[in-house]
Amino acid sequence: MTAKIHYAIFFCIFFALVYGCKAQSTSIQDGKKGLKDYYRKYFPIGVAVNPQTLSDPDERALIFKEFNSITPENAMKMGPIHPKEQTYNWRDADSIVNFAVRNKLRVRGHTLLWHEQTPDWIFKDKEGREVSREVLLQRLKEHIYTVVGRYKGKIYAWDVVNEVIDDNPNNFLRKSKWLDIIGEDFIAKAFQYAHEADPNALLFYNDYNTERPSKRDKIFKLLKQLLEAKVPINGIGLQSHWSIFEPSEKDLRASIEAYASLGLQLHFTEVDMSVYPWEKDKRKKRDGETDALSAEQESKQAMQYAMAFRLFREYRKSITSVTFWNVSDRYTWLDLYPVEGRKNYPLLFDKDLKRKKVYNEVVNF
Ligand code: HXH
Repeated sequence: MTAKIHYAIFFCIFFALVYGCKAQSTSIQDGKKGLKDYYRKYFPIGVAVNPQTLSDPDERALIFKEFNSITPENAMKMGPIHPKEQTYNWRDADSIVNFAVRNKLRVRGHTLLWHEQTPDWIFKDKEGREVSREVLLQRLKEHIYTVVGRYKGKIYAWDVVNEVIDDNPNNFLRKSKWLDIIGEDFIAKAFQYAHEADPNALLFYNDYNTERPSKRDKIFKLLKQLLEAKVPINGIGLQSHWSIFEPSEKDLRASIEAYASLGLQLHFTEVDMSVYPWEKDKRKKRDGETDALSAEQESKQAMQYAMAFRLFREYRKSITSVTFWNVSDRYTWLDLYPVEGRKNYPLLFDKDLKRKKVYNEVVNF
């Protein structure tokens, strides 16, 4: 071979290497791993969204990068989606599901039966009197068939029943119109209807404070009853509206083990980490009450998130989904609940959509 050809080959290899490396480094940069990639071998990572979130290009870009599952925050609740007997409002729910289908994200549906954000018409007849058990069951069935049926094959898991266990340690089921009018089997009926409407969807019972021992025991009892009665239920949704004060590692571990011992799947459905203690009653922000994020809150939050995700990884066999309740600290429902007007900082991204320091606690393992 002549020297010229040698040089030519040498330069080709040289340039291929230089440009190859450069291309690779930019692609690593562009495709920098998101939460969903760090957890690829563990479980999908989801986020609660609303149409406002999805209309912002920056938030959309963040969702693509970090998450592979979405949940409508409000759009599929009975109040918003079925405001009158003859009126379904599909716009927001459809736009969220279409967004997911277009972008190959999973959808967790939320929620079919709840005591809040439920329209009053469903409990009343034309004269304004309370309906009978039969009428209410018929309406519940129609509602569930219609909503679950519309998204059949597009929504892989549903929170069928939300928050029916009472917080009061002396009561089992929460008082509600559903319980009053139908009786205790309203829960089983909702699962049965959802299963009939989409036999392939995974069906969940969803609740909060699921780690507090007294509530945990009652939820365990409910789930056991449902399983013994052969109700089609696949899992428990643990909302995980946590704070820097709770749950303890011991209570979280004990609750995961208890629910998993029933052979159910665990979905952590509404994860956030308030920097304030839980309050039972809604109130307004007091004059002078501070709501700037302190260094101490920040470091406690980091420890609490690290602890939770360490346990999630440890129990990956039972845990099949983890979803955050909102995208970033720019908008979180906790700015309104329980203290209206008090800023909270419960998520992994700040109000500029940048990864917070706490993000590293979740992905470094
Ligand atoms: C969840 N409830 C719901 O599942 C979800 O649909 C909603 O978007 C947000 C949170 C959590 C919750 C539980 C109890 C509760 C409020 C929210 O009770 C309070 C009521 C008033 C003040 C403080 C708590």
